[in-house]
Amino acid sequence: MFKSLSPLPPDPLLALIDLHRADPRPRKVDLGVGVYRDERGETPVMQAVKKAEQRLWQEQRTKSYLGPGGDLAFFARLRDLVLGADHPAVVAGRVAGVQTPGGTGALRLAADLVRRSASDARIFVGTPSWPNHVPIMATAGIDCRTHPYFDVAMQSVLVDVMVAALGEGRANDAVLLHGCCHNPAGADLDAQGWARVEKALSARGLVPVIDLAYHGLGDGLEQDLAPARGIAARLPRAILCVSCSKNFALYRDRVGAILVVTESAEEARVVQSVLESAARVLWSMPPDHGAAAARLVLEDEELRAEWRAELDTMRARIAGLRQALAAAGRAAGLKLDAIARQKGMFSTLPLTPAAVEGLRRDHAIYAAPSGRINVAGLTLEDVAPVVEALGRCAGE
Ligand code: PLP
Ligand code: TYF
Repeated sequence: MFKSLSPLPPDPLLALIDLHRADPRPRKVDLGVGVYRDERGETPVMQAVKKAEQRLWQEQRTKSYLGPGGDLAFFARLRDLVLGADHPAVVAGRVAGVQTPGGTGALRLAADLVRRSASDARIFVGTPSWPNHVPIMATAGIDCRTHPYFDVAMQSVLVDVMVAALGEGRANDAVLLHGCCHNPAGADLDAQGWARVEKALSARGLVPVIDLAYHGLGDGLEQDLAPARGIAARLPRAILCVSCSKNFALYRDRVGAILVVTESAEEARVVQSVLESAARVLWSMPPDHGAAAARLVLEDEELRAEWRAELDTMRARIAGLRQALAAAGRAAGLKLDAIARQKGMFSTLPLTPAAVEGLRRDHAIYAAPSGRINVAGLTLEDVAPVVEALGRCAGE
């Protein structure tokens, strides 16, 4: 039965977790997998979430099944957080959606929805992207069309290339977009770039699939969500894949949602039934605990304010690290200024695989083979030695 199988490579990002753990050197820096760390190098449970969990433990009377849509009150709260309760699509009842196991589950459902809507639909994906994007889409049977998005050497977004690629789109094709804090580039479209992309989507009847995994960690929650909200207000259809892994620090609890903006309330009802049906055969229903905790946070004014403050502290720490890296780079004669302009947890540096290997071997600094660094993996104390090591390895 299994004799025909051959081993498949592990996810290079997740593989770094084990490599770093096994390294006996006392001073080691993990800039690999994308988890937020505080100044002590920890990824704590957020206080607001902890309090909500405590309440859940005290007050929850049953763990009986919910439906394939998960916690409906969580979904409504998250929808209103992401789009805004006064968003025209929300007000008109044009938003379908379900709670999903993380942003990954939302992306998988998005793929199923696109494919069930139009069996010949393709999806455009800019490269580099999160390494799971193309496999998720391809496994769901969608033809992925990749185009360059980011020039690592120039540290610039290739908006002309992107708009030209979308010009090849056919009606009902999908386009994967990073809503904010691009993984792995850290470089997002500017306002003009978003406008050009929106025009291309509109002109060719393309449907945006907007991945939102890092909102709140760039310029602030509202600012980070603004492009997705705008597109979802002006185009007839949009799919938003929302993760609560980073901004609620719920990673392993697997919390997320897919929001589908449709043309009419009637279309929303049909899409809702398709999503629930697709979820049923994939995972029956999503895990409850983390979503229930996030719901309590969003429902309670005090917990919500505490969560927003904690998220803001995370955002400010990352912004401070970005400034510190750029300043240390200037002092060392390295060109790291782009890091200070970029947003969210990641930047991708023009490092060869040999340079990344050198960082690991000689300096116990773990970065992804692509040259991606998780800025949130640094402490302020790490900045000077990391920049010095970059100076030593950059030429390799
Ligand atoms: N999208 C992007 C861009 C990501 O970086 C991640 C990674 O965590 C996800 C989606 C998936 O998130 P989740 O862990 O919630 O499935
Ligand atoms: O890009 C990252 O590092 C995060 C975490 O299969 C992650 O998004 C990486 C790989 C993966 C799942 C999560």
